[in-house]
This record gives sequence, structure tokens and C-alpha cells, in this order.
Amino acid sequence: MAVKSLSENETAPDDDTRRTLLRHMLVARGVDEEARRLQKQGVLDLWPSCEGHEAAQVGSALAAGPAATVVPSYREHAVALLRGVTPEELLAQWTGRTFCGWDPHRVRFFPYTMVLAAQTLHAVGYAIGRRMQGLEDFVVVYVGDGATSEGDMSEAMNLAAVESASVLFVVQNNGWAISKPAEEQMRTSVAERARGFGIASAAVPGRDPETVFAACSRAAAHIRGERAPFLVEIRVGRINGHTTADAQEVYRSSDDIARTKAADPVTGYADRLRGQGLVDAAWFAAVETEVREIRERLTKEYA
Ligand SMILES: Cc1ncc(C[n+]2csc(CCOP(=O)(O)OP(=O)(O)O)c2C)c(N)n1
Ligand SMILES: [Mg+2]
Repeated sequence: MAVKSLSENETAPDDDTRRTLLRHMLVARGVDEEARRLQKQGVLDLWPSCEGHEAAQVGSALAAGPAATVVPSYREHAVALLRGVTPEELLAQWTGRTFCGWDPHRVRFFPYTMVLAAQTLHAVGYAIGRRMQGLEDFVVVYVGDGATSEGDMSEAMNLAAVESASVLFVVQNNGWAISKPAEEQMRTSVAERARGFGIASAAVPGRDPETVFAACSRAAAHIRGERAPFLVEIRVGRINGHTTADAQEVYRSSDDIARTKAADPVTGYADRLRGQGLVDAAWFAAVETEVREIRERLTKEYA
């Protein structure tokens, strides 16, 4: 099937979508801050923060649309919330109450996995199965830069390529696998590696949700048009340590941490939309109220 390639203009989000992107980013930030606070109180055992990843997660999830099935890793909290996982459901696993706090069927969002890259094979197998059932909607799988060095990822990319599986691989490259820098574990980019397996790919910066939204919209159009996989590598900054159990100051320079914080995608996008007159003080106040109520609910449920 011929693929209609979409231009930048055709994939640019409209103003309502831009406000939606920002709202989801602000909600995810509020939930993340509350989860880290609760972890410090000993209520959660652990929390892998998604601070710095919000634009990549919200932009990709919104572009994929509600019909896609999402297979996450363990840090995709902004995607989970956007899919309809409630904040209470999201935190339940990290309190040790359950292996998965949400109903994966209801939200079409698989349980988190800590087994690096295992989910990439699950995603490809699921996409192949969906096609056998005559269902053509695609699967989005999230994976980190470090996990792409696992054998499972190579198997998954190869299988997706030869089976022409409708899978969007979203690689959030935050430059670190815990304390191992990405440049010490690969000689090419992940996007280049995908092409070696016969998978079309793109690499984009992940600070601006609109860039991510546009790239993932084009990737989705490719998958739907070609019935073939696509990989988008998104370069993001990890603001906090790997998890709340990690002291990144030990292995990361204070300059690097400061630069990453200064490039915060949430404040950057909020400032931009405010500057363009797309959101005003009343809009921010409404979102702040929403976030405060979520945080109060989480404290009531868990603290
Ligand atoms: C198969 C496997 N090997 C090792 C680990 C230990 N481990 C947990 S997270 C992690 C680093 C993952 O880095 P990356 O894929 O870049 O994701 P990020 O945490 O940066 O989002 C490692 C080595 C694991 N969970 N599973
Ligand atoms: Mg990483």
C-alpha cells in the first residue's frame, strides 16, 4: 500500500490539542511530585520519576490516539494518566499492594514491567496476534535507551520487521541506564540501529511536545499506511535520579543536572503557550485546582 507522507503542517497540533498537551504535562508533573513526596515518607517503596520525560510521553501518547494498545516499560506515568489510569491506580503497585493497579483491558495499557526490553517482544507478538484476529490498530511500545542493548530488543525489532508488524517503538533516550551513559553502550543511535533491521525510523528532540506529536503522528500514518513498524527515538533529559533509590549526584556532574533542570519541558511549554496567549491565569488556576485535588486524594488514599 502506498504511504501518504504527511507534511509538518498536516501533523502540527491545533490550539485545543496544544492546551491538552500542556494540561496532561502539568497533571503528570503534579502526580510525580506527590509520588516522590509519598516515597520520602515511606509510603511508596520506590518511584521512578518521569520528570523531564513529560513532553515525549504526552506528545507520543496523544499522537497514537485512544485506539492504540500501549505497552509501557516502568516510567511512563504521563502516558498512563493520559490513557485513563487513575492516579490512585498508578501508585498502587509502588506501595506493594498489587502487581498492577489498573485494568489493562479497560485502558488498553499493559502492566508495567521491570524486566528490561521484555515488553518489546510482548508488543510485537500482540500486534501479530491482533492482525490474525483481523484487527488493524497498532501497538505502541515504550523502551529506554539502556534497554535497547538487551537481546530482546534486537529480536523484537527483527521480528517486527520480517512480520511487518504494526508496532510503534518509542525509545525515550534520557542518556542514562541508571549510572551508565548512553554513549558508553552504543556506537550508533537507536534510530540508526532500527534501519539496520529494516525498520523506518526518526530521531527527534523531546523537550517540545509539538515536535514529538508531529513525529509520532507521521510515524502512525506510516504504520497505518504501510502496515509496517516504525521507531521514534526521542532525546529527553532525566531530571531526577534513576529512581528514588538512586543518588545521581555521585556519578553525574552538577553542571549536567543543572542544565537538564533548566531545560525542563513542562515550564518551557507552559511559558511558551502563556506567551502566545493560548492559556491565561484562569486556565492555570483551573489546572492547579485539578492537580491539588489529585494530590489530596493520593494523600488520603495512601499516607
Ligand atoms: C533484564 C534486566 N537487566 C537489568 C535490570 C536492572 N535495571 C533496571 S533499570 C536499568 C536501566 C534501564 O535504563 P533505560 O532502559 O535507559 O531506562 P531508564 O530507566 O533510563 O528510563 C537496569 C540496568 C533489569 N531491570 N532488567
Ligand atoms: Mg535511559
